[in-house]
Amino acid sequence: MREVYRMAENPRMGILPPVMNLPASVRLSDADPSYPVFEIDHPTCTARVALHGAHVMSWRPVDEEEVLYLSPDAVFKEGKAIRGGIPVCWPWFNAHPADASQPSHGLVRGRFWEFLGATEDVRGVTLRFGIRVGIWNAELTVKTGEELEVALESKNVSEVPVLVSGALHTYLGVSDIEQVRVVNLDGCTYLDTVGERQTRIQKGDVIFDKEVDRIYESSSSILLVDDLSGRTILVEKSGSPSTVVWNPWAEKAAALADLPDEGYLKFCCIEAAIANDRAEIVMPGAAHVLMTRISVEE
Ligand code: TA6
Repeated sequence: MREVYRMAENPRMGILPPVMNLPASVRLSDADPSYPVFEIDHPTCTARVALHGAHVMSWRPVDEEEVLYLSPDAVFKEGKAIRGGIPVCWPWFNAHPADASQPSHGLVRGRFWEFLGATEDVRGVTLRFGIRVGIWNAELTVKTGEELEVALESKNVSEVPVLVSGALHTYLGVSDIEQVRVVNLDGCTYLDTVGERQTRIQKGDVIFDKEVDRIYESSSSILLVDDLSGRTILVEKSGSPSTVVWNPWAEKAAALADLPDEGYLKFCCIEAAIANDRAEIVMPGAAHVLMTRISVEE
């Protein structure tokens, strides 16, 4: 059964079509029409995706606990990135490579995207969003089911080659950050950005007993092992030469108004990224795809 949403007073005309044919497992939250959130309730999973930032806020496979961390102090208003879930940091990562006046982590996590459509089948629900930024057309495809796959396609619609960087900045929920390990980065070179920036080599698993903010040179899949809960999360990716691992720890967490002081204990960011110094060249008319796929290991 396909539902039809006719938003009479559509406060987001232009980014939400006036009539939306949503599949049976998808509904538009009626909490705040000015801040549309798609709610998915499918036999394989539940999930929530905000139109603002095309931001996956929640994903819970059937028979599992919530996989993503969403700050209870997150702010839901235009221009402010949601703290948690999967912020889309694009078309650059962290500070703009050439213009310090630009916002950190790009332009689009603080904007409403255009809703392009939703489909479903027995495996799950797919949502698509789009946004135009200068010479870029971006499309984000969110595939929810027993796995969560988010793919960001950056298409260069100009006549000249351009560079793209960015990240799918995933906040994974953990029981206690001091009892988790990130596995499969052993031996990788990384830039440690805490304090004086240093290049180092990872020795063994990544553990957390202080602030961690590292850009690893790795294209591999990695595992987040939560020894306390017994849950292991697999993070696969493509189109991403950099893996960012981040936890702000206590001092930085206390300085973030949209994160509880103890919030840092409950998440680990594992980001499929293209760090600015590893930016990808996209030829005129071509596109680059950055993808992350998350699954819970049995
Ligand atoms: O991905 C790690 C990082 O770049 C950290 O340096 C920290 O700034 C984090 O992203 C969160 O950034 P935000 O702008 O969302 O507070």
